[in-house]
Amino acid sequence: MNKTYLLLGSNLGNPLLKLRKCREMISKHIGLISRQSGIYYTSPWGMTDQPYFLNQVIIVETLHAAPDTLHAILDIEKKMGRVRTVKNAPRTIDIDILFFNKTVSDQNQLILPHPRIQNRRFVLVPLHELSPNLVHPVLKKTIHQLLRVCPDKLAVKKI
Ligand code: PH2
Ligand code: MG
Ligand code: MG
Repeated sequence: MNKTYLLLGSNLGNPLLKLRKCREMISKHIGLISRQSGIYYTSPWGMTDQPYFLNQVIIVETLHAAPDTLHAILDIEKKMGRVRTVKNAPRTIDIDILFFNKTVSDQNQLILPHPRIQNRRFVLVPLHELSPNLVHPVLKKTIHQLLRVCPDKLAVKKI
């Protein structure tokens, strides 16, 4: 069984409903959601002139290998009406693989761990709620340590 940490994000339509629908589809097509963080209201990072996001981190137990997990994720995003335009644009749903076991890789369009975890409070804060002592397999620091030195100061508030 593989253990993967996923970040869910939405800032278009009704983000709360989108996150719920997305969790349902993940349970059905990827695997059991063993833990989930609270839902956070977060300032848009990158392209700042867009609506606030809701973000959540979930832990999923899956029999799929990483590439199949990514395929299933892209399928769910598509079914939920995600239209890809420019980088960091508003989106109905975004599902990012943060960690996949302790895998370190940059093959098959999939970089693991996700390369921007340490720069983003909207990722680190919900991740810290679940697993403060998890060690980042590349940076060799815990989530707690990464959050303490994170340069991002954008607002991240639990709803
Ligand atoms: N996702 C992005 C870019 N900016 N900002 C917040 N607050 N939350 C996100 O999920 C997010 C973002 C690209 O995927
Ligand atoms: Mg993303
Ligand atoms: Mg994404």
